[in-house]
Amino acid sequence: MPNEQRPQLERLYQDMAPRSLLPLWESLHALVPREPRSPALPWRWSYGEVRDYLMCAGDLISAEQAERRVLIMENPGLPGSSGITQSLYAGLQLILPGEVAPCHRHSQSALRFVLEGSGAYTALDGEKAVMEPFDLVLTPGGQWHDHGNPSDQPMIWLDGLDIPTVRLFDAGFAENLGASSHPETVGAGDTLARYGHNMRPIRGSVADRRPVNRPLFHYRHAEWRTALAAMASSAQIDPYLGHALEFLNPADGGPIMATISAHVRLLPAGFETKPRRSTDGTVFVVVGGEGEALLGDETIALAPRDVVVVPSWTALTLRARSELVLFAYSDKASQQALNLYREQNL
Ligand code: GTQ
Repeated sequence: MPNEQRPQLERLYQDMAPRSLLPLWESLHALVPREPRSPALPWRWSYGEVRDYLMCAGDLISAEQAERRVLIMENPGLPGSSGITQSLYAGLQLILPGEVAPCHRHSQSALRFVLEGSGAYTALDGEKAVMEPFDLVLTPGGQWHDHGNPSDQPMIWLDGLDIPTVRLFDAGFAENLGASSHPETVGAGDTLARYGHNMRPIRGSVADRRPVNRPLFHYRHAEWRTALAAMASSAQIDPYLGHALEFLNPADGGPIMATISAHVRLLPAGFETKPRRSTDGTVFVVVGGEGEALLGDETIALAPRDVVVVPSWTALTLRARSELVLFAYSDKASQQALNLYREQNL
């Protein structure tokens, strides 16, 4: 580089900056990296700690007043983003006995994964899903939803949403129904009966209430756990994943929502996976057991109900001390739709 080039270039950059122009050659490799280098950090939120703060919030603000009483789990590598990864959001929501979280709908799609309590519900378009620990309940974008807790115990669940994805596209709309709950449209469990058993209704002259392309919104722990245990007792274990089952949309066999995929895993006591990485930064919830997640030179201890985030393209090894059961969600659905997804067994 000739001596005078650098000051001349710097001068050019300064002159054109007010006109919103930048030289690509100074940032090309950051903009088009050879491989993903996420600013997100691997991180763990220990359930007991988050729960203490959440119960404090419960003393200070009602669910109705807060609309959603949630502690956001923001990735420390993504300050100000409210994201746990670049594309996804995670929070822990508390509903105390007798409370309701008012009815609204928005473009963002959400999943609920229950961590504590029993008998509270999420209602979707006026149909209640009564929730038990480790149930998965969906509120896909655009559908009315409200939450309530008629039980006598606090209910805590993880909210997983595609908030950063919708923000990326500047495509988010939201509205309140203006009532604390949606009028009941059908009894609890109606959709589960029709779509939750690998079957679907034959439509004659009676139209279905649920959207035909995404009808099911409740995946019960009792069922997924039974399926996972049966798989673990008979199937050959995958050395990179352990036993793994993905939650499906029964309409097409695809991921549960357009922007979010979810699965569960079981690792027998003493099992250690081989390292693997994938482009979908993933949020894990420990359902049961103890173990470790090894991420490069970092070791993250895993205990029941802890939440752990593994950023994109970070090699992950999972080690089970006792039988380890995990729930996980990621943006794999979005990435596959956009032809971006990659994974690598190491
Ligand atoms: O329950 O609709 O954690 O809209 C964040 C945004 C939960 C919800 C969150 C939301 C919700």
